[in-house]
Amino acid sequence: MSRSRLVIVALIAVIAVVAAWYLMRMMAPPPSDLDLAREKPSAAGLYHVAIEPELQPLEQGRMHSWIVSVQANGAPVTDATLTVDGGMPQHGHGLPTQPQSTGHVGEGRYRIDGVRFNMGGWWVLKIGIASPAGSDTAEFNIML
Ligand SMILES: [Cu+2]
Repeated sequence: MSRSRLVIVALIAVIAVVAAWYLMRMMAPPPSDLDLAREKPSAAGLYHVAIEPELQPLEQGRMHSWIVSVQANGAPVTDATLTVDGGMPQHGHGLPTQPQSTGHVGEGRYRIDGVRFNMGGWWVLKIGIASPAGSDTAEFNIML
C-alpha cells in the first residue's frame, strides 16, 4: 500500500471511530436517576418554581406553551421577568425555537410561548427568574 493510501485509510478509520462515539453518545439512555419533578426550589433557593405544559400529553414537533408558577416564601411572585433556555444534554444542541415569556398572567404564573421539542429524548428547560428578590434559575428535565 502506498503511503498516501495508508494516510487516507487511517483518516477514514479515525472518522469512523469519532462518528461511532457520537452515535453511541446520542443513543445512550438518559441517567436512570434523572429528576423529572415539575416543581422544585430554584438553584439558589430564592424561589419555588413549578412548570406545566399547556399541551397534554406532550408531543414531539408541536409548538406549545408552558405555564411557570413562581413563589417566594409561600407567596406568589408577581413582578418577575422570566427567560427560557435549554436543549438536549446528550445531543449537544439547544432548543430549536426561542421561547419567550409573555408576562405575568396572575397569581405568580407566567406564560412561556413558542416551545417545540423537535425530537424524542431527554430535554432540559432552564428557567431564569429575575425580580426585586434576586436572580435565580431552575432547571427541569423533560423526557419525550
Ligand atoms: Cu437532539
